[in-house]
Amino acid sequence: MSFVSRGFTGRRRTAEPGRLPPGQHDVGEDFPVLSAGPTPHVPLEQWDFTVGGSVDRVRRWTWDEFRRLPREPVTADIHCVTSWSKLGTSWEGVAVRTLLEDVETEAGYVVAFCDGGYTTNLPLDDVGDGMAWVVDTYDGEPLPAEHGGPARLLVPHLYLWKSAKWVRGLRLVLQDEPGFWETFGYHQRGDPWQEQRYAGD
Ligand SMILES: Nc1nc2c(c(=O)[nH]1)N[C@H]1C(S)=C(S)[C@@H](COP(=O)(O)O)O[C@H]1N2
Ligand SMILES: [Mo]
Repeated sequence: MSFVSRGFTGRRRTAEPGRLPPGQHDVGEDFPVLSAGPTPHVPLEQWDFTVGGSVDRVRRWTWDEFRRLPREPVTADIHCVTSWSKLGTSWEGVAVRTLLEDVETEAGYVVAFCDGGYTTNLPLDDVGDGMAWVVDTYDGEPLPAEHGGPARLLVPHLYLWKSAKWVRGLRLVLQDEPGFWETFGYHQRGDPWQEQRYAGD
């Protein structure tokens, strides 16, 4: 009889060494839903995406225009500050870099805003090439509403509260402005590898 039974190890898989940031565990096939309010449902013909704030001119895309932008597949591990991580998730969408193409700005930060009123702030340097996307597809299917569909921000190298669901735009700002969870004491940047969970971490 084996000393460590299957029941004892439970459903917690052991991720390969170095794959999980400190204090995180692997949820395996589960995909928890964490929303601070009800799931908004906005018809696609009313949906648009806006890049505004401290910019030379406001950019806006309708759903159809957004869908015609250059797209990228993204495979990434995601890390929620409540300690769960999900490994190897696959998405598709438009790089934030593409949405900021040719934007002239002095801004150092962005505030993502959403249907339902959620906001989160990010340094502009954290939404560069290969770092941040507005995704509308999860696992080859339209992004489910509870996970942020029709479209959400995906910034996998930061804690998942930065990956704003139901995102409708980015406001570029000269000075950092705390978003929803940041106002409640979460870290302004939120790097899981440095365990930047709360202000002061
Ligand atoms: N608009 C919006 N985006 C949000 C949230 C939210 O409450 N509203 N929760 C954040 C938090 S705390 C987490 S952990 C992730 C959860 O994403 P999921 O529900 O797809 O797992 O979404 C983030 N984005
Ligand atoms: Mo979270």
